[in-house]
Amino acid sequence: EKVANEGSELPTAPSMDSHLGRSRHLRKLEHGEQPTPTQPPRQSSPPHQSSQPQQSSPPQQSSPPQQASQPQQSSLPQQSSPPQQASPLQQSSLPQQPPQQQQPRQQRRQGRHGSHSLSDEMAANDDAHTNAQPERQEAVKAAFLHAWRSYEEHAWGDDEVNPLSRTSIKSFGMGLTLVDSLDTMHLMGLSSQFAAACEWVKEELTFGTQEDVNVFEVTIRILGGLLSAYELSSSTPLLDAAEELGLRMLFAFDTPTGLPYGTIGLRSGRRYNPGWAGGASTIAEVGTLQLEFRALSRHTGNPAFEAVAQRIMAHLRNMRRPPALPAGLYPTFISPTSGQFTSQHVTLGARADSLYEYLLKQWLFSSKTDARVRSMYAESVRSIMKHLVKYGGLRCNNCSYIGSWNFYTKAYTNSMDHLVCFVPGMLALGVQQGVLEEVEHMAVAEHLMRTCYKMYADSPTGLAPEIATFRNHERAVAAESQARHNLLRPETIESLFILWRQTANDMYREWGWEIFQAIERHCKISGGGYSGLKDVTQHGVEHNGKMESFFTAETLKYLWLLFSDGSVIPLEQYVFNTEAHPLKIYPEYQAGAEFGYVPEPHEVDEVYTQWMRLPGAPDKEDVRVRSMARAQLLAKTELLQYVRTQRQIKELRFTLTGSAAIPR
Ligand code: DMJ
Repeated sequence: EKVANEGSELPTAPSMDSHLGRSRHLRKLEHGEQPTPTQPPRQSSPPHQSSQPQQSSPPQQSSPPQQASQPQQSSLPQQSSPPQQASPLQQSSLPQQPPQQQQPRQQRRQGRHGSHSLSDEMAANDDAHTNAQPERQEAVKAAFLHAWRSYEEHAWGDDEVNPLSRTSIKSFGMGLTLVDSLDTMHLMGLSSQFAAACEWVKEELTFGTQEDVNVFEVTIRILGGLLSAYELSSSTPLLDAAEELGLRMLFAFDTPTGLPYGTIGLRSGRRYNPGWAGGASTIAEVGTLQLEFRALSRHTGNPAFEAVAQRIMAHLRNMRRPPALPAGLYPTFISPTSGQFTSQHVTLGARADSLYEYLLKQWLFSSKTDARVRSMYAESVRSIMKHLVKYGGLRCNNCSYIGSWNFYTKAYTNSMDHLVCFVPGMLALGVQQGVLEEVEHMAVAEHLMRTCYKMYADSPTGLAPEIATFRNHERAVAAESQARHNLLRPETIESLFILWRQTANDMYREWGWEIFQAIERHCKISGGGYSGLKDVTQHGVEHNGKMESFFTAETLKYLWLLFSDGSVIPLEQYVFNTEAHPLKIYPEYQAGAEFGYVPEPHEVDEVYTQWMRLPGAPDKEDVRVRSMARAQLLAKTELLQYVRTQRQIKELRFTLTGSAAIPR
């Protein structure tokens, strides 16, 4: 059941349809563009990236796992201690003893523990971070090629592959696996595969016919994939495609609140949320677009994308919240029409997860200038620690986990999605980048990391279930029968990578290697491809017949990075979007007082004028459509206190299009 499309001032997909796709193709023909990934970007300030794939450092002997160093100050329990009877108080609050793990890098730099000098510690840390494990990297790269072979042979240009039936799966209609994997190929130095995929994007990828696509998924996977690969390679067709897609998605945001609908039809122009969601969007869907839309504004010079993303943040900051809802927690559903939360369910798992991740990452992306998102993140983590993090005691051999919670009834559920395993990485990244209470955050990060690892290690196949259940008096992490599947998800590997970068503790690499070997044992399909599993507790595994695009976009990329040295994608210079697409932090691109950096109209006009003069610029029709979308967005920004009179807007439209005859 679908909510009917509401009247929109923005161009609907059909009206854009006739211009955008056609003009991009015409442009390709008229200007005879070559399929080269090294084409300079059309921005006046191009991304500061080499056009060459990064090489891994020369082979070195991989080091044995490091021994855990002395315990740090922490309020968490030792993992190795025997199970103890946990008191009800212990079960609902943070435990008291530290895990036996290394101190966070920052603490060691500050010389808080131990007798080494600061310079000794930094040198040791730097050594650890230049210590790549090339043999393991090669094994991961071989796995990528094995996966890619199946996609290339059986699903090229389609969305995903079923490696069992050797058939393609159509879902987004956007070459999902291909686009999602671009930057992984670039990082791994797979230049011929990367070039072939870029060529497909340039020649074959068109937007405008796809129906019922999810705004969030398309943003994180397709837009994020295109933008990241563009930044790494400077291949302009990737940015062209990203811009076209971004423009076509803008109408999803044309709601009374600025919160987007979750689903759109690029042909029909319909935007809606499913009936089962009561017409609401999920909180993850509205809060996980900001990095990609900001990057798109930066690279195109069009402020519209950033404006719609910032408008969501303004809404989340200023909205009326239920009195019983602790500050910093966001229930799973929110209505794009009323702007109010429509559920009482709070989780760090499905439907909410990446909202929290993006609070931290928006701050990093603003070069740590956007204090508003930083304080939202701080508030969130405080409430997560207080209401959601639990110590399992006997439930899981002294592990800690994050269940879900009804903020109204206070009912707590002792289960955790694998999706939640991004949290250790998020907390560690925050600590590494200088967020607040670092001892407590890092201790919780390390403790949750161990639980996520245990989800794998406690399973007979060595692979984690989709949802773990923490049962009374059961030491191993278990799963209910309907939640024992494994989709080759990345979150645990992602967190291992960040914790390894943060602590230089090779234990995290060992855990990652164990997980990789379990994937090789159970998920690898002879002849090409990898498949998810139906039940990780069964020794005779049954495959589910799908290689998700995030396996090559995220899981294999994070594994490869886990075994690379710290100079590859430094976390001080890049932010990974939630689909593992690294986006460059531009220090000069900072937050303004209210809505981030939204250029003044005259600045936009200047950029636009320069852009139109460049060879290979879009044809006039293309510009007309784009300008119309932008002018309408500028009108929208009145709601963002970006005040312009109607008269000024009309003039602006005229200036931008050279014609007053703009379809309404
Ligand atoms: C990915 O699409 C992203 O990581 C997202 O944030 C969560 N779900 C999948 C992977 O599990």
